[in-house]
Amino acid sequence: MAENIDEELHVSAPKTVAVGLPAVRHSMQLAFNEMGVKRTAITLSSLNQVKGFDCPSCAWPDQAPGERSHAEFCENGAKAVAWEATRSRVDREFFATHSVDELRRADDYSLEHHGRLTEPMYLAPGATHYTPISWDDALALCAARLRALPDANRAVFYTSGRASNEAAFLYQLLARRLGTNNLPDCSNMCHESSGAALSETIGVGKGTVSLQDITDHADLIVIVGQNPGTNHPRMLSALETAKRRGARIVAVNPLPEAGLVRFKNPQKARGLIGRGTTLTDRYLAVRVNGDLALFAGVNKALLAREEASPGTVFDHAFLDRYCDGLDEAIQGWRDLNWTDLELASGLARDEFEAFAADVVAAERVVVCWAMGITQHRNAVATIREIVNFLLLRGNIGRPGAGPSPIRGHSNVQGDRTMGVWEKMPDEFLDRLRDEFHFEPPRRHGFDTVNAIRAMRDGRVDVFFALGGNFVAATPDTDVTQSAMAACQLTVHVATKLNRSHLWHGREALLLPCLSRSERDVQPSGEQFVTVEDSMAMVHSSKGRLEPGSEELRSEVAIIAGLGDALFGEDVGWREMGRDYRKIRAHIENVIPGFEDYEERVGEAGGFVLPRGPHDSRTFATATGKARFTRNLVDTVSVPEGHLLLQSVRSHDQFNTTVYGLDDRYRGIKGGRRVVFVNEADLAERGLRDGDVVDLVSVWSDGERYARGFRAVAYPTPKGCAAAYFPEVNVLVPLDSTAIGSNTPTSKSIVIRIEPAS
Ligand SMILES: Nc1nc2c(c(=O)[nH]1)N[C@H]1C(S)=C(S)[C@@H](COP(=O)(O)OP(=O)(O)OC[C@H]3O[C@@H](n4cnc5c(=O)[nH]c(N)nc54)[C@H](O)[C@@H]3O)O[C@H]1N2
Ligand SMILES: Nc1nc2c(c(=O)[nH]1)N[C@H]1C(S)=C(S)[C@@H](COP(=O)(O)OP(=O)(O)OC[C@H]3O[C@@H](n4cnc5c(=O)[nH]c(N)nc54)[C@H](O)[C@@H]3O)O[C@H]1N2
Ligand SMILES: [Mo]
Repeated sequence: MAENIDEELHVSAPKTVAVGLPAVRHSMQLAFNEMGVKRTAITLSSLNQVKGFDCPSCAWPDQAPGERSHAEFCENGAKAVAWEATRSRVDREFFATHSVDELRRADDYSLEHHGRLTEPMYLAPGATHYTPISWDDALALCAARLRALPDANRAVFYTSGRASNEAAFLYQLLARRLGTNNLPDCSNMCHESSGAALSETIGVGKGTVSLQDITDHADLIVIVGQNPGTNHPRMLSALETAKRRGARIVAVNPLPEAGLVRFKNPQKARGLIGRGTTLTDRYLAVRVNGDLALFAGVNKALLAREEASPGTVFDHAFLDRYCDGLDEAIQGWRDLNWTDLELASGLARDEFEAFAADVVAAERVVVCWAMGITQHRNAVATIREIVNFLLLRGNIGRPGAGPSPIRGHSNVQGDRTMGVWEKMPDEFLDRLRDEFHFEPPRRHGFDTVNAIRAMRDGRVDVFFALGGNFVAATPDTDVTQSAMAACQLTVHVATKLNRSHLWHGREALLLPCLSRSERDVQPSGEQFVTVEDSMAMVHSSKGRLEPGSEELRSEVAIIAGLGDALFGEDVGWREMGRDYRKIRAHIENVIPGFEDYEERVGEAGGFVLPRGPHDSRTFATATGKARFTRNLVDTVSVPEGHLLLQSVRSHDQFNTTVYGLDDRYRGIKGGRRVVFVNEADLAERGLRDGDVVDLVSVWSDGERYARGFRAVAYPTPKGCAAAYFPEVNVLVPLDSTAIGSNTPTSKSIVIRIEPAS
């Protein structure tokens, strides 16, 4: 990647309002440029519609069928779709012209900008260029290498969360049939901490809230460590609805994100011309990694109020009947002192008290969170403390209340439900055995970080990826790149060329697949797939566009083809690839909650999966109760002169996919190598806004450098900084992970900043 600061970079003041007319203009422009007018019309008119396809950009739920507008998508959804429905192509001539070495020097933006992959490509040992290969030969080669492994655990099967339920189910079946649970996924870097904390405390690794809980019922919505204006823009409409019926919103974030401050709804006339709706009533500018202290402190404040006026604050009927562990947790809150809490959170005592007053005034509270919470060393403890916070007032399992982790990739939650996890429980494996008549492996597999370690150490021969961009998304870029290169064979099922395809093993395959927006026709007819959103709604998705090339195959067909090449017809691979109803019939038998799958998913809007805490206040935990926990309140210790750096998404990217070089709401234009720092922190170092600096991360095994960033004086608490993912992934040490989830700590990187060398 280029390490020089972009010449076009322009910085202005951050915005305080999100969406409105500029967003509409922006998304339409990109759509027309990439797709042309006709494709734009076909695609956007079926996006998130009942008989259309599911937006690939995020996992925010859709409105009930009768309530959807004709434009049920957001600026960033339109960008995501335009990006995959582009008319540009990366074909055999492209690969003949550009060597892998040459492509490695290009940045993430230009690599994907070249367009869609069109046919299977192979990189032979020692070769400098990818060359065409037939589908049969590609699958046979892959099967031969997998079959030759002395131990199935020398293969790793990575999944990115865009894969459909059908593809994910078939994929985990293939890995387990081969004999390994090595199924790392993007969730390991994303909401793994949420899954771990929620499973332990409420017995289900998902949120318990529905869209209506937010729009129609909640009195108080707390949004922590999430930037919905950019990453879940359709959430802003839901928040606006909630606001207009009188709900309060508290936002907790070290950056004053535009979408949280004010919102102009582009689907309402008032949103296009008016001032918009003020969303946030209370903004808590927490220090990076200060949320555990914040929630523990608010719980302490609630305890004090309960003690001052017994029976008025805690929901004793709920606590007595459904919970355990409260006494121990209370002891924990008593032992905390306010000076430590203020220091760790960066918030003043009266801010804790004001937040506690909001909570007591609200009958129903929802807490939403995303990566600002999950990607820290103490992430699991923080989420457990959020659960404590909700349980105290019975804010779970009734309308308008509950925990709501807002998922990222559009089907990341569904992929987990389908068994894409390195440590699925025995009950799942038993049912898989009974359905398919083979003995699945029981030994837990590698998650993402452990997969990288194993690859680095020569314990993996085959790396297979169903989507994603492994080397760019994972931490410690240099380590990960060489880990990939240490494999014998790397295989990527992908829509577009990315960096992971260039840091290949001894030999490599690129298998191009259909995208969500394209028609999927198999021998039994036109197929649809199914997905699950953040709120456990399962619904169908069916593309409309003609495939980008005749050679493209669906993800399902590719996996089914590989299964057939590996094992013959044993579990009916070919049949499942021809007719996805056969896969859904198996899912129905293996996974609880999918009874009458085919029928119910055909209903408009789909169906909701059971979640015990939401449906009946049942908690499938170790004790059968919702569990309070006592959490050690700590924060990352930052040595004198250092800052705590968090890595965020800009408005013009989807994870490692960079659509453009602007971050409109934060006032950045034309470049991505920027670091946002408090002005006083710059001054203390003799630096000023506009200076070019190097970022140096410090970790026990040494220092890591990311050079050439423009310093931007920005309203973030002192001691904190922010820069873009994936540019700063080089700075995240592989061994710096969250306790209890092993998620890389991408939001708390201890750094120094120095004048550029
Ligand atoms: N357009 C678009 N949509 C997307 C994505 C995308 O890249 N582009 N990515 C998808 C994916 S996979 C995901 S997981 C989601 C991600 O959605 P988000 O979690 O919203 O994404 P991030 O940009 O990582 O933003 C993290 C937010 O947390 C704040 N934050 C950082 N550290 C802390 C902290 O210590 N405490 C608190 N309270 N806040 C903190 C940051 O300032 C920022 O506002 O979005 C999904 N949707
Ligand atoms: N520093 C830092 N690192 C992070 C994060 C962070 O906040 N900070 N966030 C983490 C998070 S939350 C996540 S989820 C991960 C994301 O990690 P990944 O999911 O691995 O990465 P993506 O960038 O979403 O993957 C993009 C690629 O997916 C392929 N693709 C797109 N659509 C399809 C499709 O329909 N099918 C197939 N087969 N391929 C497709 C394209 O080739 C594209 O290049 O990154 C993590 N890494
Ligand atoms: Mo994510």
